[in-house]
Amino acid sequence: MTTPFVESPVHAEIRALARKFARQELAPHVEQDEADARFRPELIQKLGELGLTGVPVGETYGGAGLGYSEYIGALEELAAVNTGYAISVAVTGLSQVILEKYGTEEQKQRYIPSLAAGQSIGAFSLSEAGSGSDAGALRTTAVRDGGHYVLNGTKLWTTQGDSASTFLLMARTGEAGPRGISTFILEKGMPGFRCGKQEKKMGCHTSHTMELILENVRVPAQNLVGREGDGFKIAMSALDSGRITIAATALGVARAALEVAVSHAKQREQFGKPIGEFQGVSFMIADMAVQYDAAKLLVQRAAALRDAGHAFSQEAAMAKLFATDMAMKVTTDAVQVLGGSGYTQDFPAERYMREAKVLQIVEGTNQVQRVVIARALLKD
Ligand code: COS
Repeated sequence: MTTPFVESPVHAEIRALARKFARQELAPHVEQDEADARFRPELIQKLGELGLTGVPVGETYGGAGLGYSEYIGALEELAAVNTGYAISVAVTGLSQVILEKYGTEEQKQRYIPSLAAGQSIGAFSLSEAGSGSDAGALRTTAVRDGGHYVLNGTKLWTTQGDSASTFLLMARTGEAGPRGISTFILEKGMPGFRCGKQEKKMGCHTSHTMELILENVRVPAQNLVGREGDGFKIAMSALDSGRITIAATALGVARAALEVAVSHAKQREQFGKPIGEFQGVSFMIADMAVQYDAAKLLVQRAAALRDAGHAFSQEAAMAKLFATDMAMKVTTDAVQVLGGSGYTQDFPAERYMREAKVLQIVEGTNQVQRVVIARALLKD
């Protein structure tokens, strides 16, 4: 496989650490855990011990103090073995990123260190039944009552809602639309706060996707993040960062699919020679590699812009859009290269294809990414 960009020694070290972990700790269980929809929280703890659950967060709060340029390498390596754990690390990281940027000093000290150490798991809860792409239409309410807010509603699509202890959750404190939304920190076990159904999905089974039910949940006013009404902007700026992590995850699953396809094309013989010697197959493999490298450059650019403190919304949306569409195409083509075998569970190609599909949907559908990109280009 080519390396389209020279990595720094630190970047290479983080990538190698994640790759070793993924191969030693995730790979032996992955097929069975996917079949059983089993998530192992203890693996997040182990990732935490390696410093991989708080890569982009400051050392003051227990993070590794590195940037997204290093973070994307770690996520790619995890996703090359199992997308679910890459998403788990990304979502736990997102909670920290939000708190580090918008939280009070007390909130940061109280919540970030255990998340950064992998001792607790984080969740981000924005979507509801009637508000997916139209995030500003959410209906869960938060009403001030003395020193608390009282939250009522139902959230959907919350990754690891069943194993998380710290939730960054958006609820309505004011007017209809984006300006009436606020962000709160909720803790597992708060009275009235519980998981509803677990979604039965096409793939990515180690990552549990939960409904969350809030019935008169009393959240201390000091758990408001930022000011009342800031919630939508906090969520959107968090999603800008989250989109880079999903794009990195797409690189991982695509690379794994490409590797399976290359290996199969070298070994499988038809008409007296390896199928990789037929242009119908070899050209597909060449295209897969080019698409992967092109996506990687977009992901690295978005990460580099973020690390340098520049605006990166548009570039993150471009990376997410291109990398996840690329992953869908590359994993689908890998199944094709494997032929009948690709469609069976004897090979991981069909799993990669199912895992890639969700990446075109989460953290904003690829239609929403086009909205973000086009608006940035067409604004006055
Ligand atoms: N960072 C900070 N602020 C942002 C922002 C960003 N990336 N994007 C928008 N905002 C601000 C806008 O500047 C605007 O502020 P003002 O009220 O001061 O003008 C406010 O947020 C509302 O923005 P906008 O009018 O663009 O909101 P829309 O309702 O039109 O929504 C889209 C725009 C569709 C892009 C947005 O809702 C979106 O990203 N939806 C997808 C949500 C998603 O990704 N869900 C998956 C979550 S995973 S659980």
